[in-house]
Amino acid sequence: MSGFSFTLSATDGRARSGVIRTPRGEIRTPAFMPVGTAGTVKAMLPESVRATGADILLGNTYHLMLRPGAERIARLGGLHRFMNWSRPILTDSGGFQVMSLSELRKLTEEGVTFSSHVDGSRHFLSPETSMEIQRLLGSDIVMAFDECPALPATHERQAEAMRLSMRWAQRSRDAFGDRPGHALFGIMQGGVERDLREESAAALRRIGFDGYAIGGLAVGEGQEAMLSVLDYATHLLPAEQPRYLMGVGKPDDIVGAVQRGVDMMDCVLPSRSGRTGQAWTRRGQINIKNARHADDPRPLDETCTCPACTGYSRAYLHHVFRAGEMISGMLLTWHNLHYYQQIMQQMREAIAAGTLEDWVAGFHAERAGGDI
Ligand code: PRF
Ligand code: ZN
Repeated sequence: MSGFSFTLSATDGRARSGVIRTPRGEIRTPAFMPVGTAGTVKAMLPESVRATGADILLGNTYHLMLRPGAERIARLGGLHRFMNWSRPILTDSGGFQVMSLSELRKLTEEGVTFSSHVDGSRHFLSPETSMEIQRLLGSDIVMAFDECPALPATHERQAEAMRLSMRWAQRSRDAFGDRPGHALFGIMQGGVERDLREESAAALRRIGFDGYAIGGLAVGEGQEAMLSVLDYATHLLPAEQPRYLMGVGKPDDIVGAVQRGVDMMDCVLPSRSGRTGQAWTRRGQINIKNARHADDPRPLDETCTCPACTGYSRAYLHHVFRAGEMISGMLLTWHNLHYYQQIMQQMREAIAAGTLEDWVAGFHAERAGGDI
């Protein structure tokens, strides 16, 4: 598709590094996408998110259609202008969020009717309405409309959800049409069932997309089960197009996914846990509310170059968290996003140098268990 391309520049084992080009800028892969659900990466200015190293943000159809409304955002010049982020935005299609957040859902072949978690109003989402909303938002990478069942689920239930998602993938493709400079990604489903993953990948490849997501993971199956699905799932997707693992994850999940050939990921974890007092560092997790940080003059990580680590002690971060000050969420979110982007940058460099295996060994060796 014109205006959107993916170029691989290096591979190391199954890991890949490259660049996705869009009219709104380049996305270096493997890429981590911070989540800006409601038109903001919570507690961060867009220029601060960029300063952490992010090339692309994720937005949500579900939240934005309910508040402030896709038509309104379109009238105001689109989501990029509205939230003051001019680089690429990927939008999730809404089905996953409907299932986890809304009430009184009714799922049919046509789509899903649900009540808003904001004000209880009734809404309808389908492949066609989701494509229209994502078009109104001005999304650069549009996600197909799918259904993701929670795990554990029976084979029959997973098969049913996957086959519905594949019919919806075809309808998403048809409704999306031809939009130069914008990409449409299909979403593989099938839970932890290999036969279903194979069937799903074949169906998506037959339809043809600009990129392929792996959905239906990190929904309760555990890391070991997730990585064992990724052991074969990435092989089922075309090598020439980006592969996106949705909603993942912790730093070690991300490293495991990159080693298995994943190019893009998103997760609320670094931003959400920043607001609840959790810091992720190269040595492990820090729970800043813990009393033992109250007199600690050291930064979260003495090697980190983020504003939280260059300007503030653990004692200060502990104090502002306990006092409920807004700067607490701001500093910890900045640190966490910086740490995530640093991992991505280091992995991109290691893949280019052919040294990813050593880098991963170092990554695991540096980490301690528990609160450090
Ligand atoms: N589908 C969609 N969005 C998602 C998922 C999915 O399966 C997941 C699963 N981890 C996160 N976000 N559309
Ligand atoms: Zn830091």
